[in-house]
Amino acid sequence: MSLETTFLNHTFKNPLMNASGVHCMTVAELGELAHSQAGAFITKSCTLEKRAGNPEPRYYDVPLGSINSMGLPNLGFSYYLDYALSYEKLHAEKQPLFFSIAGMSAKENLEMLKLIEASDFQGITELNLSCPNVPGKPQLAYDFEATADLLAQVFQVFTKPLGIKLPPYFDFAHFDQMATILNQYPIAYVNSINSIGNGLYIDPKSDTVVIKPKDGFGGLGGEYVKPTALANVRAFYTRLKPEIKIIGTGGIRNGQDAFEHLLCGASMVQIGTELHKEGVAIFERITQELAMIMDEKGYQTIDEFRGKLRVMS
Ligand code: FMN
Repeated sequence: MSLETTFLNHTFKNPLMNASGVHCMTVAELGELAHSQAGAFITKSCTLEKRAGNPEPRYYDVPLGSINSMGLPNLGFSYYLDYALSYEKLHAEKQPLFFSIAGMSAKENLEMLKLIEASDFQGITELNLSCPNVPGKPQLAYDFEATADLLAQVFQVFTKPLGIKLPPYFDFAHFDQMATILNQYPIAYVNSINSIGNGLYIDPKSDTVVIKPKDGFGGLGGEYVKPTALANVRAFYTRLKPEIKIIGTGGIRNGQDAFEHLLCGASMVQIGTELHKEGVAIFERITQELAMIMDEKGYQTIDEFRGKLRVMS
């Protein structure tokens, strides 16, 4: 039996990755991911200039997941591009790196994409249109017109493989509308979902919020978000043209959760909150659990069940 996964013409030893923003801010963290059992890994979403992000405390583990309002702290575009290029030089035989960007404006996104296009970077770029935690900046992918405008400009300047990180949607009309936009472009994949934006968690002892920015409002991850994540993976898997692959992110804590994302149609899966709680050893645990589930169900490869969710007639 094998967990090998082919994605965008590359073969990965398994479909597991970190989710951008978790364990990928520094070269040290990225190095730990590179040496972990993850099939692939992605860098922290970056902006052209480095950012300190929001005031702390800005992340809080809760029993059913996490709430955060990091505000895109990152070490700046050049830091991650330098890392990516040196990683590629050292590991020419290895799988491609995923490189996440999240400009504060369309102009900044286009500028970063042009720099990646002009560089020797051979990996896969992920454009994050869904950060919920920057005060004053709405999540771009909730503005359908602005997303369509941006994508039209992106594909005039960018020809390397590009994925789009989406926020969760909650309405069939929105799944339809976004899929219609995405289907017009040579997008390599969509990644669903980013955090569910602007939840509120209250500490019952002190009657106080648990994070400082935005009076306690923050993005939710972990167990809370799995049903929404699965719904988004499934909705886009059934609406997007087959050339656009899906990365499933949200609420993965064990092999069963990963299996369900794959069953809904994900090609790769990413882990955020639970990686934050458990560290990189999680990749070994979840690959083992996924392999056991496949064994019990008699599957030799992921392709035998990917997308094959059963519905009631
Ligand atoms: N998503 C991004 O695309 N870029 C980021 O920089 C980013 N930063 C995050 C930082 C933290 C601390 C957390 C918890 C999440 C962040 N996310 C970011 C969202 C995750 O990548 C992921 O989509 C979300 O947490 C849902 O996955 P989970 O349920 O496994 O946590």
